[in-house]
Amino acid sequence: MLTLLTYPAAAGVFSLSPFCVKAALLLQHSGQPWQREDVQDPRKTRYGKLPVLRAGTEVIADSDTIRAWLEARGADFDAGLSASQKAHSRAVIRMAEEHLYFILMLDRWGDPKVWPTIRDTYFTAIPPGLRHVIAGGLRRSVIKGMQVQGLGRFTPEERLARAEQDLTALSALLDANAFLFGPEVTAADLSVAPMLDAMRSTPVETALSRRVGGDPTFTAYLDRVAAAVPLPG
Ligand SMILES: N[C@@H](CCC(=O)N[C@@H](CS)C(=O)NCC(=O)O)C(=O)O
Repeated sequence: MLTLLTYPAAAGVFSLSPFCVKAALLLQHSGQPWQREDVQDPRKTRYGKLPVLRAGTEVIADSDTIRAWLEARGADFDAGLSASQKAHSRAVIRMAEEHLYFILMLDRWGDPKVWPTIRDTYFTAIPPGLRHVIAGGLRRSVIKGMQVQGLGRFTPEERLARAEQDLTALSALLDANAFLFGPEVTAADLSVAPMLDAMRSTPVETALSRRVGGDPTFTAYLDRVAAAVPLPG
């Protein structure tokens, strides 16, 4: 049995981490039997992050490596796609994971009005007194990282405008098809849907959560992905 080490469920989603949700969807869609194991502290994992997959004595860290591991064992997440569609899919996945994800991070960790709820939702395992200190230190390092990455230098309005460009691109793909690359779920859906779902499920309403949660195309799309690849629990 494969075991997915993931952050716990919260705010009505499988995990607050879109990468943990992605890994769960990949596992579910692969048809391999798997179970979840909730982890609060990722520091001892290979990259100090979750998700991580445990397969007997093997430990596979990073959702993209988990995808490759499953593909090496027969899963075909892009069945039926042409080489050009696969290339396009890879670019869309990077857009979601390397751009929209950081906008989501700043929406959750950067806004002082949102942060207290995030802190008390993410770090329930730490007693309240200590929680302020530990979570506050993590928040400072996230904000510093976002300054280096660059998106942290934009105003919230500028970030929303950049998110809008990506959301418009995703909407255009969904105007043509039920899923991003056709009538069936493919790898891009398993990355993009968790990112959109995370954006709308930030436990405090923000301009971004309103934008995604209020979009009928995304709402119908997220329902379709949830129906096509139902996660346990
Ligand atoms: N590239 C990684 C990203 C995983 C990731 O960023 N995980 C975050 C949660 S969404 C994490 O565990 N962060 C902990 C930390 O950076 O300390 C993947 O695809 O798995």
